Amino acid sequence: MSIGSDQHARHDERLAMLVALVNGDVQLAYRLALELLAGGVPFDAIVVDVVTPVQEDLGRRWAAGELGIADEHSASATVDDLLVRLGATAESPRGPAVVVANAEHDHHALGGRVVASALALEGYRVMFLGASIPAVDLADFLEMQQPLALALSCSMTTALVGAARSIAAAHELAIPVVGGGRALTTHERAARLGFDAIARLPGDAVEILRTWEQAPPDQLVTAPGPIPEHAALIAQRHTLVSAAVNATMAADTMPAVLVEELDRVLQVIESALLVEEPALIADHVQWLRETGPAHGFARTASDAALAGLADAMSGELQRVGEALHVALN
Ligand code: B12
Repeated sequence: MSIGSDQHARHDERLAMLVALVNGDVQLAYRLALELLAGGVPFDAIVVDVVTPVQEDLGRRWAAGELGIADEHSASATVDDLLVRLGATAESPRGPAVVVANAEHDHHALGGRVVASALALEGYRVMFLGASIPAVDLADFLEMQQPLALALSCSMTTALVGAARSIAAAHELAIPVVGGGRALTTHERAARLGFDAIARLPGDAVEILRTWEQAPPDQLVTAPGPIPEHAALIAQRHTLVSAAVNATMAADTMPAVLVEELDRVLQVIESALLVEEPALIADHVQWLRETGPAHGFARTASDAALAGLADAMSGELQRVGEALHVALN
């Protein structure tokens, strides 16, 4: 998306905004954003051209070990602050309610925050629930609010199972769900999870919601139930992760972060089996191999742990273990 007719002036303002965000000068970033909006630049363009590059650069530098968690938290908080301020410039809502939330186990709340502010600027009464909402709690909230729709953000493949549960909770109440976020890359995946629509940008979601205001979807997509191994995975989680850590050469010095990562690997495997995309496991393994060394565990350690994890899966978890073995080879 381009940023408007007056490319050069826009480019300067955009650059100034990027610098302001990087410097934590949210006041300046806010003033510049208001000028862009007043000049006719769409909210989505500001997000795509300014907010997303700042955050993506942050992600690259975190993955390479150049920035720490505190740097990320500080930068994300500045962006969050900016988005809240922009959303608060909206008139009082005249439109219907929309609940915006992240799937369970997904802590990337900024994507949903962008959507919340964009919808507020379009007149919707937005209820933003933020990161990782358990489906049972979401269900209670939706039942009380009876919104036009649920807008569900999903950034991590770890959270696809949580997304399916959230969608099932909304559908129980006949509430349609529009999804978005970097983990929803294809319509096929979204449909398997039960999303009624997916949108790339908040503006696309607005169009979908406008249609649903006129006429809700005739039939809601069916959200899948849990995979057959779900209960065993929950019950055996600790045993499996312990076996994986013991399989590494340096179990006694293994950073706690590897334990967290192994938990996430289990979530990715379950998600991959749920949406029938085994390649998601190999993608995640690859990501772990690339980023692990900058975060305290070498590739040899993560490979040994993952092989140990796969070996520990037998009996009713045989299929899960085989899927992980395939991804490791
Ligand atoms: C900030 C950040 C965090 C913060 C989030 C803080 C917050 N308040 O949101 C915190 C610290 C929580 C975090 C944690 C982790 N993160 Co992180 N994180 C990021 C980072 C740097 C930026 C994300 C962001 O804010 N983007 C800006 C927003 C605006 O963009 P967006 O979310 O994509 O949303 C846009 C669209 O997708 C869309 N959209 C989003 N949602 C929706 C919903 C609807 C309905 C619609 C219509 C549209 C829509 O609209 C938005 C505007 O265009 C990314 C890097 C990256 N490249 O994205 C990594 C990244 C996503 N994180 C990553 C990882 C691995 C993690 C951790 C596992 C790290 C760890 N070891 O602890 C944990 C996992 C936590 C969890 N369980 O979720 C990886 C994911 C890799 C992978 N394999 O998928 C990334 C890519 C970093 C990297 N390069 O490795 N992270």
